[in-house]
Amino acid sequence: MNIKEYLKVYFIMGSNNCKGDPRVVLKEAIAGGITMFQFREKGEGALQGKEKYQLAYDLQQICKQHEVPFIVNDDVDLAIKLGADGIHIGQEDEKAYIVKEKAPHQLIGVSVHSIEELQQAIKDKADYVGMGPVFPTTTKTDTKAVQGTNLIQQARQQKIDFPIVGIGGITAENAEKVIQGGADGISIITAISLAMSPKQAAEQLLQAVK
Ligand code: 3NM
Repeated sequence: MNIKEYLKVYFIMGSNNCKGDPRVVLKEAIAGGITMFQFREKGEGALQGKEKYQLAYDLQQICKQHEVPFIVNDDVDLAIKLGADGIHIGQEDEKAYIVKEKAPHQLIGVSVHSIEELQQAIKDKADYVGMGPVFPTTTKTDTKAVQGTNLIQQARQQKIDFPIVGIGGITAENAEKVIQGGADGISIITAISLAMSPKQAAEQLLQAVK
């Protein structure tokens, strides 16, 4: 499958994004059809050390059983130790090309918030970018200004045919707009992690991007 297919319904989660066991949430999300998963253990109450490693390991096993790519957020050492399928980094982390040197066979994703950052990520040999926040979100507190699909549209108008996933406040109701704006897929945290039924939520999101 090519990267644009993996980006269709890209679920991101850490333990503090769930009310119950993240393993159960991930299994349900996979049953609902998510196309890629990112382990993002960050913020208040985030696990550290051995506990973080154990959860990452367990979630990776679940992904493996279902052939869903497993991406690690920020923690390059953890991603390499686990042999994850990819690493997602932000603007304040190491540059993509340095991460790529350390992990040449892993997908590298970068969060970008401008056309300049997008072009830099492409130069730095990233495999895809996340652009956001598309809609208001309370899941991440230090986001940039909400930009709708403007930036994604701008990139496409400039004929930049690079894998782009939208992020921030995306739900089954507004997902179609993100795709219409030119994104290859959507990344979501709470619309799945806090749903009454993560399986049903994932199904609805998949339906919305088709
Ligand atoms: N990054 P939810 S917004 C992790 O704008 C993250 O770069 C963002 O969570 C960015 O789907 C965001 O619950 C949070 O809104 C997305």
